Amino acid sequence: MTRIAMLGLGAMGSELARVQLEGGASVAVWNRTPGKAPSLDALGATRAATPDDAIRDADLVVVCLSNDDATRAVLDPLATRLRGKTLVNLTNGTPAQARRMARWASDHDVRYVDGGIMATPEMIGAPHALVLYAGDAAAFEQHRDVLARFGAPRFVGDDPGRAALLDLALLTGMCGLFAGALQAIAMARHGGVAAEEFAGLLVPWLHAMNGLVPAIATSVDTRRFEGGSSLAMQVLALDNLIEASRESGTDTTLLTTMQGWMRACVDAGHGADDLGRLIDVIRPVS
Ligand code: FVH
Repeated sequence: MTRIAMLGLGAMGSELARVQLEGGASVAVWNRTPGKAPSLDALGATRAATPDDAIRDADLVVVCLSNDDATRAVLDPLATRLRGKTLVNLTNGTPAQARRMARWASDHDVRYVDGGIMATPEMIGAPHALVLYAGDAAAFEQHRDVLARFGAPRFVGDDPGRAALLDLALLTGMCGLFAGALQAIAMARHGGVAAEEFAGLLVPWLHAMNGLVPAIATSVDTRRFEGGSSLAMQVLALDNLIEASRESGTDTTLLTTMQGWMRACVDAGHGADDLGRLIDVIRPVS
């Protein structure tokens, strides 16, 4: 049986520990503030007083803390004691932080796997949870079955920064979705439509628009920006969205940013192109 050390029992770490215990693993848990996640005790967790105690007998050390600073503060003093173990870092971080952590691990003979959790705590262990992994492929394969208890495991490459890159890119997509949804809700509510009622219209609309993303992706890859609605038309249509937004006292930052991107493309002579062309403004071709 794999012996797991779980460092960090926040909202996410406590769920990660729970599914391992329910799956029959031996789990030693540590959290900076003692007494967190008391329900883990009944599931058979071993409470460790220090990170050092938690990792002592572990083959697999899983870390899920607030950020990279916290992770380094906890792991740095453990460097020599982690030697030969697999360290799976599920703390959210940047690709550069993941690569720096991988170098640190390599310097101390620690097998390093970086992870990006594409799930909320309630989703851990449920069918829709996805966890991206990158780094030491052999270490990942050795522990794949155990890691699968968190959610569907997907290894995305040897570059230890790749899971973080994809994680942050996916979260960026989510930010756009939620920001747009909240902006839309604010406008609808100003017009007397309750948020819940409006969500009944909004969700199927966004679902239908999601269906256009693969075509946009193809246009970006092939640099053939034709076939969709023209930017020349859309930049004018945005005037109405912005005006209505202003009339309702709603912040227009999101819409004016989008319109600015469109206008830059139109001014550069790409008014006949579709939305995919915005990629050149968001990330100019070098
Ligand atoms: N919760 C979510 O929806 C998202 C889903 C996707 C992945 N994220 C990332 O997961 C990391 C942990 O998030 P979390 O939800 O568990 O966060 P908290 O509930 O706030 O728990 C934070 C834990 O980190 C400990 N901690 C913070 N600073 C330190 C430190 N300097 N030394 C030691 N431990 C530290 C904190 O301990 P305590 O405050 O209880 O003593 C918690 O255990 C995160 O990267 C998300 O982006 C979650």
